[in-house]
Amino acid sequence: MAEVKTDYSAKAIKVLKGLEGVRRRPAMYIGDTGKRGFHHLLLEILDNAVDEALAGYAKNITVRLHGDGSVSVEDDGRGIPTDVHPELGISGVEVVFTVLHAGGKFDRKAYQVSGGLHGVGASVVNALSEWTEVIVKRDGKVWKARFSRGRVVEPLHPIGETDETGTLVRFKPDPEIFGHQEWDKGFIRTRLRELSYLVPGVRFRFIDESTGEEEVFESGGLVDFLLYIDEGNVPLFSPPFHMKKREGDYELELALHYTERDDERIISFVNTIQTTEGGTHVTGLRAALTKVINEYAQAHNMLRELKGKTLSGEDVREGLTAILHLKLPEPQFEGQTKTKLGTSQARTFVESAVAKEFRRFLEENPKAAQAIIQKAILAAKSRAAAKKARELVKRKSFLESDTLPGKLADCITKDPKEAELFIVEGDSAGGSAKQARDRRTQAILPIRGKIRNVEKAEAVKVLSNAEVRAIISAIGCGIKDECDPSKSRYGKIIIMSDADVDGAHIRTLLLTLFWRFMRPLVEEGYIYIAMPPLYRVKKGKRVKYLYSDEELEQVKREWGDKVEIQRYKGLGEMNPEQLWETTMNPETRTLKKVKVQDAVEADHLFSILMGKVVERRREFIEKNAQFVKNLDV
Ligand code: 28F
Repeated sequence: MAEVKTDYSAKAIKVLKGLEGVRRRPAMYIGDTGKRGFHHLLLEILDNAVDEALAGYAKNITVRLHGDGSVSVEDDGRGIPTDVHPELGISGVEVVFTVLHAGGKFDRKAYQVSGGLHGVGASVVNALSEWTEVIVKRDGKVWKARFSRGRVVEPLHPIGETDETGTLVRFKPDPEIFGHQEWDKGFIRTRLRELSYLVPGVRFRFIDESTGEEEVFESGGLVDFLLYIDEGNVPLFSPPFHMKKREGDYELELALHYTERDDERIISFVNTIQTTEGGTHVTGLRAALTKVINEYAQAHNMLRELKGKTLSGEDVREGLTAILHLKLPEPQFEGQTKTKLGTSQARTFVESAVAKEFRRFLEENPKAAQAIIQKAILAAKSRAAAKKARELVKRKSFLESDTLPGKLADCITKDPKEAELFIVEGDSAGGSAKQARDRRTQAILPIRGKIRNVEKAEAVKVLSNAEVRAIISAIGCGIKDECDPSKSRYGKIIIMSDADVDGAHIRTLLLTLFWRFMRPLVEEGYIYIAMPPLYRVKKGKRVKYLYSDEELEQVKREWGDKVEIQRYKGLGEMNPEQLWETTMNPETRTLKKVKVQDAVEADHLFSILMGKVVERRREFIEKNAQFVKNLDV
């Protein structure tokens, strides 16, 4: 605590140095300075408002796009403290916005939304914004402060009177830092919808001032979330099982039911952050379900058919959809994308809480218990039958068969290091690609418009889809637990589809397929997205291919009039030479490498927004068009 004695100016210098560091190495604090980092700033401020709601004070949270590149978040909580901090000699507001990691130092106790990169704090947003304006309503007054690039521009001062309380933060990300400068409404909407399910009782509002659009997200909690996700699937029992449990610092909410599908969907959150990679809380849930369902089945003499065997974890989870939200202080996150809970106490807490409540539920709802157990027994029997069949036949499955799909135009080289597979949407584009390619190193696999939606269908059906089988056998690395990237016949697998909404849809389907069935290929960086040009511009003899609307604007400005502009609606509109030059030639093309995070997001969108919900398809496709357009290299 030696710091307490240092004087104000020394403090101020230290503070400034801290935020200069953030500007020098922004990626260390927010991951990157592309689309994701840009949106991260908003999530950071939104998290602070959500913390105030989780602490029980804020009931309304509004996100506003102002149309000038700035965004604001407003809550009606207590308002950030305005009085002068005794040790630092500056107002609470200035502490929050200029001291790095204020969150940790001034421990707000409750469940801070802080995991992975979250929780780096408002000071990072200030450091990386051209300007930040803070309005606090508290103690009968309206207060205002302004900051710019980490510095105080207008210290906190009163500007009026009010009997309300709350905090409003408006900021404009700094164009000196961020390449990306556009707010993605789909992304913001998705997060607000998700938050409305996770923080029930809070009304989330989204306003776009440039169009006047206003949306409200408000819900009754995880049961609503569950029904939203499984809209269109028939539940085996209703209403769903729902529980809340609080013990010390831990708080758990769980909703689950079973549907006629046979996959497993456990969607888990920790302090409102989705834990895509699961973790100890999910392990606890699984353990409880296996234990309690077996106990019940045994006690009611329901396992005779299994001849002494018990139900496996997989058996009891066929058709399960569960949403689990655990709140705990200082969660430990692990894993590739820091979305796996590592805190070990979470496992025992969830396991014993769920076991107790779910046991009671089964006793009180014998029909539900019956349905769950019958389904699990069916799963166990078909698993056993499938195993027997495999042992009996002992032939190579189609997945590892030596025959390559008929539509594949393979390359000559057999060296995976230099071999590339282009998965091309549409037979006509496939034809052009075959003519355009370098036969030595490039293979072409044309696929038809609609591959099966991986999310909608059960694994068996997905794998019976001809397009999916062609992809799997062309790559040859196997799937699921047997997927081994070192067996891949190609070092690069390149998704090549049109730069329109349908193309985006297909890219997302393929990404989801890879993520669910050949995850190591994604993790080890085998998957790429080809970037065909959007425009060809010509003036006199000068020709240029353009890959974005921004580039087009620039050419229009710089080349002046008489520019011929051709807009490519699809790959099919390019002749083979053009396709080679712009999209396939390793010397001149641009490829985007798919990162784990990209696949996680595609998967997240699927698991949260798709299912069998056909009505939401349009909205979904629009979102993904955005998402894929903005993939980071
Ligand atoms: C638009 C974003 O940031 N809302 C916030 C509060 C409330 C308190 C607080 C925030 C005190 C000194 C750390 C109020 N009264 N919305 C927001 N609402 N921060 S941020 O305190 C911050 C601590 O530094 C608050 C009593 N305790 C806490």
